[in-house]
Amino acid sequence: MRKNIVAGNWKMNNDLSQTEALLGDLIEQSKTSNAEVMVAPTYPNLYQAYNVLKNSGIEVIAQNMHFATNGAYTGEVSASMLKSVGVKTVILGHSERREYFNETDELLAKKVDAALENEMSVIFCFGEELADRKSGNEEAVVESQIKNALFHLGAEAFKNIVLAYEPVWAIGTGETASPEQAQDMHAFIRKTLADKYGAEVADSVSILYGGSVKPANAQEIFSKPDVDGGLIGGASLKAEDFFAIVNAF
Ligand code: G2H
Repeated sequence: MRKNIVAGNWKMNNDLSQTEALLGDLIEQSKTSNAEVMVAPTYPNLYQAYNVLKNSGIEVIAQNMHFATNGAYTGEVSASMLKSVGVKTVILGHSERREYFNETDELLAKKVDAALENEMSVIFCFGEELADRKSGNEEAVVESQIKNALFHLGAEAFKNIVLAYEPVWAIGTGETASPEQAQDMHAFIRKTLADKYGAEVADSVSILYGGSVKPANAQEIFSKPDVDGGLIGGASLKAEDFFAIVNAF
């Protein structure tokens, strides 16, 4: 059985007091659900978030990390540092990292390796741009992003990897892939995994959808058989909206 997961990616939002307010709302509104629930605050607020949420059933995860263990990488944070503040899962390959920080598939492969070597789990993001979809290249782009960053791994590694399909044209734009577009791509992703690692591995990997998921569209998207949850940006910044999405399962 695959896990259903709803993860809130807070991106570069919320200072300490705003983080504390949102964490308080999460604690107040949280109830048992059919999905694993995660939130990704900014680096300076991770430890505070971990301490507030540690007995809540909500996992605190990171938005990014560096591949090195430590050293002269000004401004960066390593897997062991994340682990030392209670973080066991990291988002890698978000399209904003790829676009604004020039993260390539090659770099992401190194980050994935570093996370797994440190016994962390990875939510690996990828997705095509609008021009790719307009030219009918969306599957080829997604396939190459997955292959280049992940297909050097053995099958065992996929016990600790969650995939997140996030079409770039749907991120923060208010435009969402239709449930059918999401299902078609998720089925293609699972087939790509099955071709390389076999059906058992492919069927065990959770594939999340991300891109303008909100309370109004979550249920229909999550009802698709190959959609195992969502990576939620804007709508994760209000506890009420976030839990409405969590409860769409
Ligand atoms: C996609 C998503 C969360 P939003 O980036 O990763 O953000 O839901 O705001 O489109």
